[in-house]
Amino acid sequence: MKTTRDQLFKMPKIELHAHIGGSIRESTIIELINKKNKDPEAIKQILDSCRIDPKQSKEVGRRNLNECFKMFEVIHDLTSTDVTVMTRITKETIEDYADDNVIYLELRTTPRAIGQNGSKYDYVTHVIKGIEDYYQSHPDSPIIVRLLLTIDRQKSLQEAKENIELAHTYPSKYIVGMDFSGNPFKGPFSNFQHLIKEAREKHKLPFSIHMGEVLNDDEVLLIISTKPERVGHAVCWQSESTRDEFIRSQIPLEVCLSSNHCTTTSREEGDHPFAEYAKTTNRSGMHMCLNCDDKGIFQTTTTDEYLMAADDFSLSVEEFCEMQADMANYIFDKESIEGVRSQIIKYRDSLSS
Ligand code: 6MZ
Repeated sequence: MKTTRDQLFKMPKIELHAHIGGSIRESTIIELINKKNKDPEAIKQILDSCRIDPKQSKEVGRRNLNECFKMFEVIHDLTSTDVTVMTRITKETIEDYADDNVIYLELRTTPRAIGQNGSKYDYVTHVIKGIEDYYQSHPDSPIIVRLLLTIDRQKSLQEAKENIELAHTYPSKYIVGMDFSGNPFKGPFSNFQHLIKEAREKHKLPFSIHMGEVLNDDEVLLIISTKPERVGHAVCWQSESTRDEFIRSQIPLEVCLSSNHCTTTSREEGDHPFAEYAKTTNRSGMHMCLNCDDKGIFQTTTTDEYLMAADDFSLSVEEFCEMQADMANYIFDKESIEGVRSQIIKYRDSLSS
């Protein structure tokens, strides 16, 4: 039987790869632009540069990653004067995921000093306020929200050190780990490797590392050898043996299908580790879940990511439940594992009764 959108919408979901900056609602972008510039043509131009519709992009040609990173510059520019806007964007992002039946959400963001006397500490405070505001206005919401702080590979080692320091000293139960991301054409992982190793060993910070978003097997093999807690993307391989090495490593993977479609980073369908997952019967050792990456930019939802995978790879809702129940073992808030797993399994069992 064909998997329906309704089944996938109702399925309790985990979303482990969501950049706050790329999750901004279009209506919020319009409001922010209106505050700066009321010329409708300028608004249209900025909106065109801030959004990729994956359905449209298949027909009119995809954008590349560099173009995608220009959009982040626009979004950062729109959010660069008043740090309180981060509270609003964070809250709205959580509302959108909760409305999509996401029950465990790990957001990630790069601390920035916003405004004249702003600091990275302020930035994190305002993001966390967004989480608290959400809970205050939705006291019965079942969603569990946690936060990863990002190291942007484009920025300096000093910036990376500051973000690690914030992650392990900021007094909040919401911060549960770190992300390594940013433009993959810039700042090699090897520059940051020792810092990340120290943060994992000394401060016990788990890391999710962006890997294989562009062709660079040397970097992919280096990242695999450091055995990060999780990786994101992993779609570009210069040689099949690198992909096989990754699959053998059993490192849990945050799959981002729309993002990979849009930015042309995925090669033939067969190269994607998710295709390998879908076609094998013995999936033990393969840990994956589907994610939006930047739901605002790619105009997607977690449900839509599962629907795309159901259509392209013919998987059932029961199989998606099993995939997610397994991946729940690798969420960074270890105290939430059992509760999250049991909700997913309960839904799977309800389908057969
Ligand atoms: C790599 C990405 C990304 O931190 O301002 N980011 N890094 N690959 C991707 N695939 C498309 N999507 C987003 O959110 C925006 C930032 O997240 C990273 C980029 O560094 C981007 O500037 P925050 O909340």
